[in-house]
Amino acid sequence: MTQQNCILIGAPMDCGKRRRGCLMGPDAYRTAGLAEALASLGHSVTDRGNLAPAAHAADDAAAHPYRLHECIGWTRALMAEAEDAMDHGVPIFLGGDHALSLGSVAGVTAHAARTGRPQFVLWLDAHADFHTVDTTESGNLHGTPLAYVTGRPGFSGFPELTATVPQENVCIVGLRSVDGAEKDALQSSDVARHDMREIDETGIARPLQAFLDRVAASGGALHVSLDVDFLDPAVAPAVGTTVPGGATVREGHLVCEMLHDSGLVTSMDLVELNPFLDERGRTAQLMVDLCASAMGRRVFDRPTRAFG
Ligand code: 5AB
Ligand code: MN
Ligand code: MN
Ligand code: MN
Repeated sequence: MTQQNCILIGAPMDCGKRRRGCLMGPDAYRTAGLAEALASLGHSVTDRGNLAPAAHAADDAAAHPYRLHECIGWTRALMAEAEDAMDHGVPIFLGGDHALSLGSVAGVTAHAARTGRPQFVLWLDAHADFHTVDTTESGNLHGTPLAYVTGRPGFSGFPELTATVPQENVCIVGLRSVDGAEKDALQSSDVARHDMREIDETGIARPLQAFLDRVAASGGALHVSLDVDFLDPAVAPAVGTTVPGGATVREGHLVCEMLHDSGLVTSMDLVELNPFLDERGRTAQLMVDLCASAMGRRVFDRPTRAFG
């Protein structure tokens, strides 16, 4: 197995939505033993600690969208950190809500452009997070990162993106809650999207492998954004936006095991964990175990030899 330098970057942010608690996420992952799990796989692990948002204007708590300027401040800080960390290893961003990805994905994409690689994004989520600041009804910016990083308009005040992710390089898996404006935008886009019905019918491996084959063929960098609500709330209760009918524990692990086998993952987000809503740390532990699978944990080194 290839040894990697895993770079843990905490982003204790709660500005992407109204329900509080995701800011405790980075410490919950540390408490659940993320660094130790990665080190036990032979990786070197650097924990850069927690970031703070860049200086930003004050927010009016009643404004729409919610805490826009704080989200802009986090985006600036995360972009810079992500672009730098890509020169040193595999950054793993510890959220924090999914507004984190406004910055993490923008930063890794800037790095990919600078090093001449196409950027791909795998979005594991019940939601599409494809709203612009103009179409979001809730005003919660954790529902917008995929629109920003693919260059949809309506993000004035956010850093101007020097590089965006081409729509055809994005794949969303796990969908089961998509708003009208997102649905229209997705249906007229080249984003690959796989809802839970499709996963029920074909299994999760088939659409994922098709996407990984495309990444491999292009020599691209692959960012994986894992939203806790990708998983079924029965197994991952520590999330504000529960949607029944999500991925099972094994579907989650299979995705991560295939990601590891592909050798393609260059950066990752673990987002939306709300430890305040957890049950004895089980969701934090599951997210750590999934991350370990993505970084090479497996039961056996090789399959049983065929008999006969
Ligand atoms: B998450 C909703 N589409 O815009 C909205 O958890 C939910 O990062 C967004 O995927 C969920 O508020 C954002 C209804
Ligand atoms: Mn550096
Ligand atoms: Mn979600
Ligand atoms: Mn999300």
